Amino acid sequence: MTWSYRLCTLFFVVVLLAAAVTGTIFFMNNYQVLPMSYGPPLISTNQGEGNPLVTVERGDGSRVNIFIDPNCPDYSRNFLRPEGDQTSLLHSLTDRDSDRKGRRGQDRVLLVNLVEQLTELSTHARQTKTEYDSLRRGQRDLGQQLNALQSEQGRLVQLLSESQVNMVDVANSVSEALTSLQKGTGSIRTRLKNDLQRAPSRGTRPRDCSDIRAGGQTEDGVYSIFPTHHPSGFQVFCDMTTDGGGWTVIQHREDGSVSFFRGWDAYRDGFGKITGEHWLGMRQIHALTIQSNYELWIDLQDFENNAAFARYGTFGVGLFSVDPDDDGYPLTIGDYSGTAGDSLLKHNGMKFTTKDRDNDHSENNCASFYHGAWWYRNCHTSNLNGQYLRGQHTSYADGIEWSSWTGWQYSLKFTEMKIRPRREENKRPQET
Ligand SMILES: [Ca+2]
Repeated sequence: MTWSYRLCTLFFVVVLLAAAVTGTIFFMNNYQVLPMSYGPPLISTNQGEGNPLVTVERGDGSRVNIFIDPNCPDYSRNFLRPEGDQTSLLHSLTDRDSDRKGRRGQDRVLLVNLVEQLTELSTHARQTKTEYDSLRRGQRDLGQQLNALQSEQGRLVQLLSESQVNMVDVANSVSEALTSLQKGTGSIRTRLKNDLQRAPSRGTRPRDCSDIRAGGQTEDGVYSIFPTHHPSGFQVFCDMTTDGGGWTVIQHREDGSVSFFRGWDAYRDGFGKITGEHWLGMRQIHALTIQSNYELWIDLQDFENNAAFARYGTFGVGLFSVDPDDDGYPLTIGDYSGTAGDSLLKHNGMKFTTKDRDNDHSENNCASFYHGAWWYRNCHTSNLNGQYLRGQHTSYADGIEWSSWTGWQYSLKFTEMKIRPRREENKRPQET
């Protein structure tokens, strides 16, 4: 009874010890504070006599020997089963532990890989962000350049539009100019046509005293005439009796009531009284004599009531002048006939000279020197605008002179210069 009790007690102690060791090992494997390099404890059973029944070898090399009395009934069979159970439990624990360790290692590797991948991803993200920022900057630059290009394009479009407007204006101006030119041409053509139509019939507006005479007027007197190039017209004295009449008077002297010692403007515009002494005016004479071929008739009378005349088949002033006033109204004279002798042909081609405009060939001013105004050369053979000195005078050539009839010291009582268009039937009337 005692042995049995002791043996059972011992067995119980052994099993308790084994369970305690197993629990310790289990605890040490699961809550290990020792370094991971210590392996799991080894448990072995010994069959030989004198050896410990069970030996537990720790990972640090220390051993625990468990001795059992050799006379103890053999319960090894019964012992072996729990031992086997314990061994398989330990194995399974060890496997599970190593599995866990393996899994933990794999997890760690995975974690490391994950960390590495995260690092790479972060680096990649940083690079991507940098690239994104740079792209955004580029986009901003591109946007600014695009804006600049758009504003430049707008400016170009505006310029193009303005130039188009200017081109349209220029085209319109040219078109208007062409239209007005066409109108002008048309009106000139109409006027020329009218003039040509009027010429043969000598229509209602008389160009000179000849037209008035042709219209039936036979009375000497003052009439209005409308030369082609002086359409506003002016008044003249018409001689309707001399040689069939139709003479337009351009100069008349009879009593010395009007001074003829005047300047350029007076001779250009005319002065005196149409019904008495007067000078018609260079402008008017020019307007008349460029209409047609004119002839000149000059009546002269002395204080003894002797009369004479000089006739020139060709007469005009400024006929070839672009600006007759500036040119000095040069005299065209030719084809003399008459009773007073020629005292004018030597003045052919001479410009008119007044006391204030010297156009003569003299060193002096012939007008000033001879107190008149004439187509002086150097200086004259006639001086019909000279002083009214009433016949013989002692001064030289400064009166109303017609040298071929009364010399240079006789001032005539009466002079009249008159013109009319030359016609074949008017030639040499004294001879018919
Ligand atoms: Ca001179």
